[in-house]
Amino acid sequence: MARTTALKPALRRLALCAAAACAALLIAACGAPQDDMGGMDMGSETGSDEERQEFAFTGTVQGVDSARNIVSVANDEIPGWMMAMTMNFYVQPAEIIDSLEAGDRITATVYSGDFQNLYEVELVPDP
Ligand SMILES: [Cu+2]
Repeated sequence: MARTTALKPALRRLALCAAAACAALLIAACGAPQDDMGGMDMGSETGSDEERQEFAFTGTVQGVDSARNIVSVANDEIPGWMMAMTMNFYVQPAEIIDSLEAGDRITATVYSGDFQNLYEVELVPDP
């Protein structure tokens, strides 16, 4: 109970990032495909969504909302995908959310143009 209550303010604050701040940053820095920043484009001009590029994601879990399958993660800078920031993500496989908690290091696969989903999430064991 205490854990859930403590996480709520953090998730609400982070939702703002996803909804507003990050939306601006997506255009400014995260290489939105439709933007004029052609240098950051990853193939969307040459083809379809099927050619989206894959990136190795690493970050630290900040909070977990297992009811909504959302994890807030402070990601490291992922060159070509996103600068270092804290955002909410949906995680796959969904079951892994039960083994995540704040402070955990995770790896995942992410794709160009998709800034809401972490795929193949894996917990990095403590050294
Ligand atoms: Cu972001």
